[in-house]
Amino acid sequence: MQLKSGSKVLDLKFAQVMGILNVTPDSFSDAGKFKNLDIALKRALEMLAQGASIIDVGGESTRPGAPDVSLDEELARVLPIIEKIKQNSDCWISIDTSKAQVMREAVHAGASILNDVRALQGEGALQAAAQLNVPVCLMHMQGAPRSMQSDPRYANLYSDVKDFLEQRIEACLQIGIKKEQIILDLGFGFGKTMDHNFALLSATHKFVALGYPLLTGISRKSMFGQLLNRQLSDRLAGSLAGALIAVQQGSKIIRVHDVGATVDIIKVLNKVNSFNK
Ligand code: 7PM
Repeated sequence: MQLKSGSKVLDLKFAQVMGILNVTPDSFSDAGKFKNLDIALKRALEMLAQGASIIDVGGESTRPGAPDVSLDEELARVLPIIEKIKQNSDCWISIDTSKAQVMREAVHAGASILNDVRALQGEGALQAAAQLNVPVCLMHMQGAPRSMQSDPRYANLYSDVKDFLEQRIEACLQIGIKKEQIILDLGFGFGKTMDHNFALLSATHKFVALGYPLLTGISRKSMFGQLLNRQLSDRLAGSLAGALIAVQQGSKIIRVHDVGATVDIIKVLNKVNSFNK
């Protein structure tokens, strides 16, 4: 299993780590802008040195509960850092956005994966993805970011998530996106209770069996905060345990804040699994 984008190839024989790079809103002064850009570049290079193979650049428009960010604002946040990373590294960059125009400009600036928490349901997003011919991550979300965490319910959790993902796969194939370009994501924390999240984590292997690379995004999420009674800064152990479970069940991309620690646990798992072949 591998991902292709232009001449780039990402081997998914072993799980890969995607490092989260949140692009903070720039201050009004130019000095502030350059400083933020510099901090973000340093962070990206640090995550790459720790073994990340993808940097996920997000302008925060897709964060649950976050206020909507305008197109111009989102472009101003993400394009400079994508360009900066490209000047310093040949790594894979994913762009966390739901806006077709951001997808286009980000890919032109050097991004090579589209990471859309709305699974290309936004205006023009399917068409943009098909034209750009880069891998796309389709994530499940129930409801909309503003309200999705108030009492989420499912008739059947597993089949609701599976049916949604299959519908989005079908929409992608219809418009000409190749099967090999599709990544699936269960959308932990997006319209799900703690128990929904852990039940989905335990069903990772069933989603892997659909035949697409699975991306798991659980790093520091509230499922660990609730289960373990831990603040955001204290969820590393929970997140690592979750990552290990996901990778053991076949998830291929782990989206995390703590790159070095996650790379280590994947190496341990790969070593152990090398004896059961
Ligand atoms: C507040 C709550 C801030 C949640 C940020 C978040 C995912 C993603 C995010 C995911 C994919 C976070 C989330 N989560 N993209 N973007 N999968 N593909 O914890 O699970 O980073 S935002």
